[in-house]
Amino acid sequence: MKIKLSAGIFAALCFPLSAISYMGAPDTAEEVDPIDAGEEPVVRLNPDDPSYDVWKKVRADIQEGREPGPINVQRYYGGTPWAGIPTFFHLPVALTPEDLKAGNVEVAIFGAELIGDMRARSYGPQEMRNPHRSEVYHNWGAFAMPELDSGLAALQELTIVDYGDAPTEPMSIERTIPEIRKFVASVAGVELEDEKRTIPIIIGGGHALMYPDAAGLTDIYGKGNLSIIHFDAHADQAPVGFGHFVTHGNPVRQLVEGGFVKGEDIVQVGLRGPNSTDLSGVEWNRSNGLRYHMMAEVVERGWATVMDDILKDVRRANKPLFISFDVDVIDPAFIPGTSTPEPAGLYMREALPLMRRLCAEHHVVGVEIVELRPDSDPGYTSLLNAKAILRQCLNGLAMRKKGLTEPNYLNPKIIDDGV
Ligand SMILES: [Mn+2]
Repeated sequence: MKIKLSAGIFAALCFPLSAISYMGAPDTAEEVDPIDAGEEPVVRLNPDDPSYDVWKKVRADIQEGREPGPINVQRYYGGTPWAGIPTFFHLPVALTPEDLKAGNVEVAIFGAELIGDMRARSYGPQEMRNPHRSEVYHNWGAFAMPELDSGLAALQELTIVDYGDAPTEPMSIERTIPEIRKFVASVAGVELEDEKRTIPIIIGGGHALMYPDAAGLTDIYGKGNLSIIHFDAHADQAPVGFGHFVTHGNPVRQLVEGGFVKGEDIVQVGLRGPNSTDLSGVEWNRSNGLRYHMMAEVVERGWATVMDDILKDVRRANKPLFISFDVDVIDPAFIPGTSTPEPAGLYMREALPLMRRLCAEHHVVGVEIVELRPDSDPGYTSLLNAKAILRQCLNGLAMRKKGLTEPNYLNPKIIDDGV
C-alpha cells in the first residue's frame, strides 16, 4: 500500500486559499493513484449493514397510543435549573410534524450535530439542553422571569418545544445533507392558525448546516424568496473544500450559485481576520450583490450606526428572513468554545440587541446557531453566551407576537426617566 501526503493537500493545510494555485508542480502519477490494478477507485458503502440507515429510520410506534401534540415530560409545574428532565429550557417535547400541528407550535428547537467538515462532534445541542455551567437560563415554571428589555417571559408567551435532533450520519456529510434539508422543510412546512408556520431553530453542529437549513426553508417559501442575515467571522464562500461541495467554509457560495438565495438578499456581519476571506472573495461578494459589514467598519463607524444600516439592509430585502448565527462572530473572550475562533469580534452587548430587533421587527422564518463547541471551552462562558443569544431570539419572537415591533422597542419601565 502506497500512501503519501499529496503536495496539493499539504499546500491546502499550510497556506491560505489564495496561495494554493501557486503551489508547486503537479503530483506524479504514483502520488495521485494509490489504487492497484484490478481494484475499484472508490470506497463503496455497504447498504446491507444493519446500521446503514438506523440514524434516520423513524420509530414505527412513535405516535402509537397517544394523541398528537407536545408532551410535557416534567412531573411538576416548575422548578430549579438542576431538577427535572433536561430538554431545551425544560420545554415540552414534540416528535412529529403532527405533534407540531396539533399543538399549534410556533417554535421548534432541535439539534443537528453535523460533523465531518473539519470538525469533531462537540455536544453543542446536548449541552444547550444541559443546565450545567449556565443554569441561570434554565429556571422554569414559577421561577421563570420575564426579560427586562421587553417585559415578556418568552417561554410562556410562545408555544415552543424541544423537537429532538435532526438525523445525522456520523461519518458522512454527503449522506446527511439531504436528510437535514428534508427535516427542516418538514418543520417549516407545518401550517398553524393565522396563516403562520412553525419556525425551526437549529442548534449545530458545523456551519455546513447553513446550506441544507436555508435550502429546506426555500422548499417551503420558494427559491429566491428568502433573505439571510449571516453572523460570522468568516465569509463562508471559499471556492474550494478538498473537493467537497458542502463544507463549513462554503455554504454561502452553494446557496447563491445554486439559485436558492440571491446574493443581494444576504447581509453579512462581523467578518474579520486572515481566515475570513481574501480580496477575490470580497470581489465575489461585490459581483453577487451581497451586503457585508466587517468588524473594521464597526470599529470605524461605531456599532449603533452599523446596526441601523444592517437593519436597513434586511428591510430592503423584504423577504422571509433566515438568521444564520455562527457563534465565532462573537469575540472569543466570550465564546472560546468554537471551531475557528477569531480575535476582535462582536461583544455580547452588541449582538443581543441586534438579535432581539431582528426577531421582533422582521418576519423570521428560521434560525440556526452553529459552530458551538462546548468541549473546547474549559469554562462556562461559551454556553452561557450561546444560550443568551437563543433566549434573546425567543424574546424578540415573543415581542413580535405581542405587536411590540416598533424600531428598538424597550420596555419604558427600564429607562430611568427621573420619576
Ligand atoms: Mn461560518
